[in-house]
Amino acid sequence: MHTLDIDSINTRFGIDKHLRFERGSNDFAMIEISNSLATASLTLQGAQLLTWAPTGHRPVVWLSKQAKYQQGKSVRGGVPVCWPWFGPHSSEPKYPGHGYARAACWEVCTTEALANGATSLTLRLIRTDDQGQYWPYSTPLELHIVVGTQLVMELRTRNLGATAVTIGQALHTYFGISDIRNVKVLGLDGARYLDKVDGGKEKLQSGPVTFSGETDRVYLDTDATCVIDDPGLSRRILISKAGSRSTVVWNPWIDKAAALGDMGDTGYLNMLCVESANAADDTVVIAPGDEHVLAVTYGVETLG
Ligand code: TA6
Repeated sequence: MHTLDIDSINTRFGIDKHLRFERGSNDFAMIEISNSLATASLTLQGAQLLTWAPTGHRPVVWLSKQAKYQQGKSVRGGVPVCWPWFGPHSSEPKYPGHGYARAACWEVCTTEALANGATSLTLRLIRTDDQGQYWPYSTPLELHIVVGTQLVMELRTRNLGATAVTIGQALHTYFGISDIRNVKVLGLDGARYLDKVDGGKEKLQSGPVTFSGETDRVYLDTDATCVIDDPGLSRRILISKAGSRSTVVWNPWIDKAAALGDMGDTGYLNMLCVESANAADDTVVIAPGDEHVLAVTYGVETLG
């Protein structure tokens, strides 16, 4: 992790009590945000948002109690940035799963206290020589975030090269829920999906998505807003997106969670990933001089 002078970065980008840089677990550079509308925290490594809680609500974004803070590895939970491919690399099995951006060094471009009380910031992936082995292209990556009663995340890829590039990506968001056995995901009824726990077979979603075991699905050709309906917490989490036609739904369940080693024995019960992606056949070709933005807005509403 590049050396970071916390005092100087607070001088340059801190916003009094609204946005502060601190040293967290294992010396991770953390960004702590607190405004009248919400609180949030991020690691500078991977530009990984770890927590988001709108005022008056329990945390919406989930962070494992057993999360490990290891340089060069994403933290279990929050919103890992999967880029410039999703899942295993299409031809190089030794390349890092979900790309390299989520474990790399990022830098701060801007921070701002907005007139409506929200806090915005933009982070940029630092290009290092070792990335060239995976990705020999000139494609600056920025993540713009607005923390308020909603959480807005915009992942922007620009192609400064002379040839077209093809990217896969996802905002791999972990949501906090009461109990995976009692929630359902609305919005995907009728969508085709690849069932990764059944050999990648293509299937058709009928009705809400419910959970009774390991679930790992890539929903195809869908730009639908998804809703996590959580009666146990008397709330709905809303996930609306643009620049994405694939949505990944994942819960590792008992055995896979135990194998991951950073979710504890029961963590799987209280998390659910609904990932806004460009995955499977939904990869994006970016022409020279062009850009692509994967944008998501998260909201929460109380039931009843
Ligand atoms: O998005 C679902 C998934 O691809 C699962 O197959 C599982 O591997 C998950 O991502 C977590 O991956 P990670 O590399 O963060 O442990």
